Amino acid sequence: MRELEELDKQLKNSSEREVFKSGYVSIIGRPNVGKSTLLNSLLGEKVAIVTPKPQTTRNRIRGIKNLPNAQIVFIDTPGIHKPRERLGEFMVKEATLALKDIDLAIVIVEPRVPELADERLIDVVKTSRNKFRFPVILVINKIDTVKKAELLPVIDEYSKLMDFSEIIPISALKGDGLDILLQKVVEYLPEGPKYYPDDIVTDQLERFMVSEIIREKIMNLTEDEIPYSVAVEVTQWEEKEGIIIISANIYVEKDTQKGIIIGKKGAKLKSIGTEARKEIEGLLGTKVYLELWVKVKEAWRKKPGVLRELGYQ
Ligand SMILES: Nc1nc2c(ncn2[C@@H]2O[C@H](COP(=O)(O)OP(=O)(O)OP(=O)(O)O)[C@@H](O)[C@H]2O)c(=O)[nH]1
Ligand SMILES: [Mg+2]
Repeated sequence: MRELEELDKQLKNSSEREVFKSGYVSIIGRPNVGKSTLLNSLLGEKVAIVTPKPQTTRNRIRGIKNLPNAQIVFIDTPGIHKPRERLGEFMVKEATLALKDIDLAIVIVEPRVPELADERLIDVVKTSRNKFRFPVILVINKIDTVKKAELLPVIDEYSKLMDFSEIIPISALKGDGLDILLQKVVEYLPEGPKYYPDDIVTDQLERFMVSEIIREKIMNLTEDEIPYSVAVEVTQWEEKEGIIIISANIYVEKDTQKGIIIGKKGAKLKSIGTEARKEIEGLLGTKVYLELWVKVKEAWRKKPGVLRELGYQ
């Protein structure tokens, strides 16, 4: 009996000695390469909005992955591009800030040989890596869209641009390669504590997530410059018995855009509202009454004061 107890103690001690790893891992790339899709797939939960249009994500978004032996804090970022207005400048700054104080960077690219903009992106990453010293994993995404043989020149050309710690082909959409990616991420993380409690998937405020869901529906249901001219602000949040009443303002830059978002007899706004409400109800786990107002804030993307008000500072 005593022997068994002794054995039990020894086992406990040895499992306690097993190292626990943790760290901050930024997901960096050009617009539309699948950064937010990757974050959601890794977490098995939607924490970041995704659309087929570039420049969807505007802020850094944290998602926390808990494993038996590690906690990974992933940071989704806006796509790195050449900004044309102040909003774009903010977005690129958000992304480059995510290349500091991290334990690892995942650089994600399309399954194509690098073009000039990709080379520029790699330069940005390299500069930060040399300064702050972190490993970089290159992830080639969307491999479901190409033949295996087409990947070889891609891997080859990217290897010439930088000495990546690993190069991993994946499909964030289909889930291919994600196990290997996670395994490699943990390998490169330092020993460390849990930064977040086990039951937290993201540190975003519910209000922000609601405004993002509304923005996603608008981006999906509109074309041309409209998706980029829109900002959403939740203005009212009232919890009543069995229902939450939420009001939000949708800001556009011009009167004509307001008309397009509202649509014929309000049809477009109605679709946006219905789609957003359904998803928000899923997020909050309760019935929601969603009220949307479309307002014009002229050229808001160029105005520092307005950008600050909308959380883009
Ligand atoms: N076929 C395919 N499509 C993908 C994959 N990953 C992402 N996509 C699609 O690519 C588009 C952009 O995905 P996002 O996750 O929004 O890309 P992002 O890099 O976050 O884009 P920004 O936030 O605009 O910088 C969406 O239509 C996704 O469905 C993939 O593995 N395969
Ligand atoms: Mg994104």
